Amino acid sequence: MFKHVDFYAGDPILELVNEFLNDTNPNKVNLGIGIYYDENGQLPVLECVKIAEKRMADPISPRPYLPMDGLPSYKKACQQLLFGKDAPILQENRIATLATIGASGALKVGAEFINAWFPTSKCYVSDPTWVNHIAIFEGSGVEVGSYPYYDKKTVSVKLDAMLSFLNSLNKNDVVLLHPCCHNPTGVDLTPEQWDKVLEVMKNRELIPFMDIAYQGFGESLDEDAYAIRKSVELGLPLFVSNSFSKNLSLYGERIGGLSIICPTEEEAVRVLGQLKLIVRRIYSSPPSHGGHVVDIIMNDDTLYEQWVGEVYAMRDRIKAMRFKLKSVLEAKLPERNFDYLTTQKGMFSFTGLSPEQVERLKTEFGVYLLATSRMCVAGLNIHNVDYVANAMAEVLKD
Ligand code: KET
Repeated sequence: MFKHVDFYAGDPILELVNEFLNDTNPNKVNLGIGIYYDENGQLPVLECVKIAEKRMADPISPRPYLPMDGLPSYKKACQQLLFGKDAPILQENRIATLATIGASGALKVGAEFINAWFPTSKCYVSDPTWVNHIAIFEGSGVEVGSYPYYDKKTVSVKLDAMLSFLNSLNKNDVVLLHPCCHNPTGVDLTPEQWDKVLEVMKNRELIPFMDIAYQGFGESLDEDAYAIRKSVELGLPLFVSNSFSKNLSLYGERIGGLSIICPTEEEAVRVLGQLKLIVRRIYSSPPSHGGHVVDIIMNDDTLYEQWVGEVYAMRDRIKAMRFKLKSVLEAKLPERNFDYLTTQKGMFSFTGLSPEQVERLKTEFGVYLLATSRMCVAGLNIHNVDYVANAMAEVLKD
């Protein structure tokens, strides 16, 4: 009966996690998936989360279905974080916001919306991008293309090529952008470069879709939202998918959001209605636990401040690991340049290692990077960084 069903070889990121778990090497280090581990290699539970969870546990409350678009106060918290607490747009009632099952869910609902209401639009992703961007949009029937982005030689953005490519696109084509901590390269646009990109987006009447999964891991929470806020300032239509998986270390709670900025309040009502319809047809309403945790933290000044401190502590530890890895590698291979490790931002570093070198790291040393050479720097710590640097130096020297 199921003989015609194709075999699924698995997702390149999630499959590597399984390989890592099955590896018996006692020195193994997981630098594959984008997860932040603390200085002891453990997945942290943030202090602000512990306090919020305790409040939720006493008394334990009933669990009704949430509305299709999630808790109103959660939606408000997403908007404040993305657009700014006092941003005038928040008073204008023209942002259609939906609580979603992680940023993945937001991308999926957004892709379904684009397929339904902009059926001739293509979606362009950066070359390279998070592999699932392509899968999600194609899976929703949207044709996907790519725009020039990463320049391997200079470890920076191919800005001119990117701008001229965007200039060749059609009205209402969707351009998927990473506002901060680009996945997988760690190479971000500067504010000046964003201004140029967004100007082209505006002139060509393109639709920016900003996927922000790492807010607070690049610079500050506000600085990381520069591109989003600039788009609002320029009056662009805008899709934003956001995630609390990483910056609240709540991966399994699956909490994210989709916000679509519309020209008028009346359009926002209709857009939100269609988003709810998509949700109703797939999973009906979002899970409630994570939404309540976020709601408690974001709407309590003390807990919010505590959270901000904890996000920045994670960010700073990642930065420190970048410097440490760089210095050990420079000492071992002085003829090579490792500056890229400290200029790239966020969780990821595109190391430029060949697939063979990545394979050797895995089989000989139990050090797991994605085959594309992406390393999750947030998996490094003071106990394993020397080991990883030695392993990298070993495969690089031949
Ligand atoms: N967008 C980007 C850019 C991203 O890197 C991830 C996750 C997501 C969205 C999904 O977020 P969530 O809210 O958890 O649904 N990326 C890491 C994990 C994964 O592949 O699922 C990764 O790149 O390793």
